Amino acid sequence: MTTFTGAGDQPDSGLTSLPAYKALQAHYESVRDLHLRDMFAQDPERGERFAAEAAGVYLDYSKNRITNGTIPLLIRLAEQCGLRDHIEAMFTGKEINRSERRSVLHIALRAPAGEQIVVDGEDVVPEVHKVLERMAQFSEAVRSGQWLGYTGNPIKTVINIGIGGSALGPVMAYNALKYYSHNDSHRDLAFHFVSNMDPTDFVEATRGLHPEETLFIICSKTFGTLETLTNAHAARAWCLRALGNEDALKRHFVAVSTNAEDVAKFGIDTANMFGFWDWVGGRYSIDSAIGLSTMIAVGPHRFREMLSGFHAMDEHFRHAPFEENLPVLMGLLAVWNTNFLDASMVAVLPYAEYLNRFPAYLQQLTMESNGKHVTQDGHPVDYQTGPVYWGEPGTNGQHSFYQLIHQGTHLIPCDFIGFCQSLNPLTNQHDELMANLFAQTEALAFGKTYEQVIAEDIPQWQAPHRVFEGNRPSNVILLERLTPYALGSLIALYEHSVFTQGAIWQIDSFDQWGVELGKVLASLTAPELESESEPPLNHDSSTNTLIRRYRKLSRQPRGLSEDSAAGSDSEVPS
Ligand code: G6Q
Repeated sequence: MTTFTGAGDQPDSGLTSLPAYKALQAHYESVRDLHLRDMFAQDPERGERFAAEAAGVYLDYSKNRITNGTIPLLIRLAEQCGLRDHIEAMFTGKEINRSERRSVLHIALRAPAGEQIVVDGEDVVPEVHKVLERMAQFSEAVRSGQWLGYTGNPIKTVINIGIGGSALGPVMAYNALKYYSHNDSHRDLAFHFVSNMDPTDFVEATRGLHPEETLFIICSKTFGTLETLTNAHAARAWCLRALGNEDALKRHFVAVSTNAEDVAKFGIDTANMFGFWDWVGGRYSIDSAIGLSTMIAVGPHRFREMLSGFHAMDEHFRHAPFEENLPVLMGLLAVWNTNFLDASMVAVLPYAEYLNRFPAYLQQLTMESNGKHVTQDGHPVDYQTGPVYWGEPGTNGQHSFYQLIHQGTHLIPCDFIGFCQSLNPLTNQHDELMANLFAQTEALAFGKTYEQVIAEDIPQWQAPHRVFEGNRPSNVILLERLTPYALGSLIALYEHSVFTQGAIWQIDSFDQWGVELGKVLASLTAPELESESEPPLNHDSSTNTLIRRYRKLSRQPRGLSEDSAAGSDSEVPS
């Protein structure tokens, strides 16, 4: 698929020529026709044996299409790919993000005080804790009503402005931990999240709000991101219109960034800036100051609980033997499904309403990290890399796309995520919810044969439609309760699973050059859309035609299109 010119144009067959990879190919041939139905029938303890537990997370991976021989071979592959050394390289601050020449140290954001992690000769842990302490003081001031707006009113609404890694984590974590924002805060605060360049996002988020009671957190690692700066300027204008004074901004804007100079230029007092570091990737930043909105929502104590969950999973990932190591097992199973079973997707199905933004968060974490076509050395890969992740909370998805997972022609491995206790028990609803989770995994694995269908007196003509092939792999990730600690360990589980996959595929999981080209082309196109006079267009014929059409219709007076819409309505016979 990939054509290259230059030094890195030779496909890299490093991975596929490893003895363990070849052994896995041969192994796959011997297991490809086995059905989970038979594997469970012949091995009554399979469901207990193919499971592992750490940091409050229980992983049942028994409903994957593996035999006793599969995991040892995958572990051999991990060893031949140097996974242990890769892990150590990350934890000790080596520049493993080679294409950006950066260390990758989100694990330092949750390291307890006293631990040492040295980058460029400097221990970064004390700095991390200094920022956490400042965040805690600020959060308490906002939560308690001590932090006053310019006119002396306490803050009622917090709006996080940011995009990508500076948005998806905050939105997901706020939603995931919403329960704790109501329970132990002194006052209820409202939270909104604005990302989109579409002005509607900002306008709808601020509709009906009062600037004198609103606090904006401008989250941008670089403080140079177009969408974020555009929305931040809209927020600035919105505040200035009501408060009429540049000085007022100090009480209504704080920033989270690595770029103090541009924060100051924007007009935010750098005393109200919370820093982080270039060794924190955007999509790995929810546990840095980017999580400020989460900390304001749930309080510093709960935020620290979340960090301990992360840290517990970090420690497990670093030290546990591979055969008991949850992120390693999940990562290796993803490799097995992708490269041997030829699955190109993973569905993430949390049976928890609070995790409604978790699939979207994971999409960035997994796909921006592992959607890569060259190895760390710049050679095109000759194997598939990161699969497409998508999903929705169960049981909603069951009434929509599960049909395809059960009976469609694509093989879609699923991650089911559930909790044993509900935070909001209501009659037997939680049991019903979890019964659905367990039932779905059974239905996917074991299916329903033609004979079983016929035995239920189903007419022959209808029977084929009611057959479920089964043999569809899934993981179950089961936790006790959705606490901040549980959320931290769950996120870290996926972070390190992504790391494991990247190490096997020999790619850079921490850069994101793929988002650049579109941004550059948009910056060239914007002036053509905005220009008063007809600009010469030098795109392809499709893009030129679309731009001309857009220019024509976007300049049509608004009243006219509204009138014509009203006109067509009035033509509808009553
Ligand atoms: C994440 C990416 C990307 C980034 C956004 C926002 O890993 O780097 O999603 O987070 O582009 O960038 P800023 O935080 O610099 O505004």
